[in-house]
Amino acid sequence: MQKRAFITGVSGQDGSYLAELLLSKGYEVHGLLRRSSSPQHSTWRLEGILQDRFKLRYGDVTDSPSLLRHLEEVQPDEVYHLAAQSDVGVSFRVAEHTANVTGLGTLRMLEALRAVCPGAKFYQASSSEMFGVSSPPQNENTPFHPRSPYACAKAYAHHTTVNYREAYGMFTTSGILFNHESPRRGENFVTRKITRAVAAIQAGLQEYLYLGNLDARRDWGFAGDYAEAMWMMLQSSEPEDFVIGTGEAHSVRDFCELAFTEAGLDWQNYVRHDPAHDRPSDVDYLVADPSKAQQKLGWKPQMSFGELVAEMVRSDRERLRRFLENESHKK
Ligand code: NAP
Ligand code: G4F
Repeated sequence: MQKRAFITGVSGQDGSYLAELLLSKGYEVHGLLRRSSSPQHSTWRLEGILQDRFKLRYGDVTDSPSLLRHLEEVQPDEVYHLAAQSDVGVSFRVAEHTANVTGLGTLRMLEALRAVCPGAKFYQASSSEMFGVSSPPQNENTPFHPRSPYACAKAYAHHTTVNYREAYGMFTTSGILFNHESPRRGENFVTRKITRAVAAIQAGLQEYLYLGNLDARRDWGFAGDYAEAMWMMLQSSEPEDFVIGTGEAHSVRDFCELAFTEAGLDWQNYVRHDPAHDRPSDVDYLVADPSKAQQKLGWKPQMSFGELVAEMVRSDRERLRRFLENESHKK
């Protein structure tokens, strides 16, 4: 029988890869979309996959009645809760909003599920940011030490997900995902900010790239591989939490060097430090120990760090080329 999935955060990077994956597996997919003054901007990642088996429903994770209504109508087999205010830097500026969306949003989803579809399997998008300054490599037993309003909200959501499993016997799981990127990554995250700048600098449209902490090390993988891991977690017979990452760390400086080299440029001529991009407290070193996911799920990342950087640079150069071509046709 055809399975039904409900995805919050469907218009985001991960939501788009996950929707694509589930549609390719024959699912009927329902995605929660929040109201925007410019709908075409919020669905740009979904353009290629809109079809009969994919339905978008207006709602918001700060609005319990909309969650209850949709879940009651859809009666999903699987719920993937990806919606969040997901920008760590911005969370210092909108801390209360972040707690409401990223923290309480999960509680609202779980309460709605418990009320109208308690048998549905639930995936919570937890984050390696929760580990903060805990020593690397981080695994499922590493203590949390959150360093931002975002990470505090995610830790709350994570514990709430575990509690609903223990208290009510619901199938609730958390994927503790390390950073994952793609050509669909939001433009404010450091990887995409770098690859867009490489394209603009190469085209002579930008002089410098201003960044904050170049020493931070992250475990960067490809978002498409991580969507596969989310799905695998909900196919398990028992609900469990898993760390998902590549097991390899690189600094922001390394990312810059590789991305500029990809375009035949020396990063040192273009990257400048701007303290405005430093965070009040940052996370220095995140690298996953994904052995549990490898052993129990058989999950392994497919794309290497070098391939990821090259693909993001290629895609941003191509996007800029198309944009400039369109502009010249308008003249
Ligand atoms: P993203 O691109 O920022 O997408 C976030 C999604 O949440 C968007 O669809 C956004 O809608 C939606 N959203 C925000 N506020 C909402 C609200 N009040 N009600 C309903 N929807 C709302 O994030 P992502 O990179 O795909 O990440 C997906 C999830 O995984 C997030 O929870 C993130 O915190 C978590 N995570 C990400 C990573 C990573 O490296 N990417 C790692 C660990 C965990 P709009 O499109 O309208 O803004
Ligand atoms: O790309 P970032 O903003 O990602 P961050 O903070 O690691 O968070 C991302 O990954 C988390 C998983 O670990 C997710 F949960 C979260 O939702 C998000 O997807 O920053 C990476 C590093 C940081 O140390 C930051 O200080 O890059 C450093 N950085 C240096 N200059 C910068 C910049 N980050 C941004 N965004 N912009 C800069 O100019």
